[in-house]
Amino acid sequence: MTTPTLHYHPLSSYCQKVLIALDVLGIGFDRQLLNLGDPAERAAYLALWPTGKMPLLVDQGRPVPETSIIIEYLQRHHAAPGRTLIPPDPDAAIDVRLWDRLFDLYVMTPMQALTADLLRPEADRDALNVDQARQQLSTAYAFIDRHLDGRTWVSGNAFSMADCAAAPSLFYAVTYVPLLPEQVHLAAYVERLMAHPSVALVIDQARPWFKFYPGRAGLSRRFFDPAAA
Ligand SMILES: N[C@@H](CCC(=O)N[C@@H](CS)C(=O)NCC(=O)O)C(=O)O
Repeated sequence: MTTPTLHYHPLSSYCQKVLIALDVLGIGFDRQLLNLGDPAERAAYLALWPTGKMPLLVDQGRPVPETSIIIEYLQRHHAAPGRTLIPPDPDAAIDVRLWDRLFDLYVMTPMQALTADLLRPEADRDALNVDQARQQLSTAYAFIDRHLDGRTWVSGNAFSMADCAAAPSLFYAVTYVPLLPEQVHLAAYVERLMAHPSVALVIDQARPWFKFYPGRAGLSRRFFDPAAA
C-alpha cells in the first residue's frame, strides 16, 4: 500500500479535521506543509488543486480534495483494521454525514467568516457580515446543545467523522462567540472532544502557530500553555 501525502497547515481548522481522522484511523502519511502566502507555492498548489483550499490529499498521484471526501476515501482505502469513522450501517452513516455537514456549514463557515474579517484592513471590515456570522454561531450552538442532551458523541455511540468536524470548528468558534452558561451539554461535549487523544495531539501540534491565529485573544490560556490548565 502507498503512503498518501497531506498538503496542509497545522493551524487550519479543516486541516485539523483530516489530521484527527488520520490519527483515529491509524494511517501513516507524508506531510507537505503549505505556505499559501508564498506566491510561487500558491501557484504550484493552484496547479494541483484549483480552488486553492486546503487540505488536499494526494494518493498515488491522485488529488483527493474536500475534507469529508478525504475522510471517506481514507476510510475506504487506508484505515487500519477495526478503525472506523463512518459506521457500516447505511442509516447510521447518513446521520454521521448529516452532522459532519451541519458542523462544516453552520459552525466552520461562520467561524471562518469571523477570522477572515479580522484578517482584513480595518477599513474593509464588514460589521453586518460579522453580526450575521455571530448570530449563525449562536443559532448553531442552541440546536447542537439540545441534540447533545444524553449523548457522548454527536452521532451514534462512537467517535465519528462528525466529531472530527466538530472539534476544530468548535475550538475556534468559541474564541469568537463563547458558549452560554446554560449550554451545558455542548460545553461538556467540547471538553470531551479536547480530551480525545487524537484531538489533543492535533491541538498540541498546532500550538506553536497559535500566536498567528487572528482570534487568539479569545483562546483559553490552557491552549497556549498546557501547564496553565
Ligand atoms: N470545503 C472545504 C473547505 C476548506 C477550507 O475552507 N480551507 C481553508 C483553511 S481552514 C482554506 O483553504 N483557506 C485558504 C483560502 O481560502 O485561500 C473542505 O472541506 O475541504
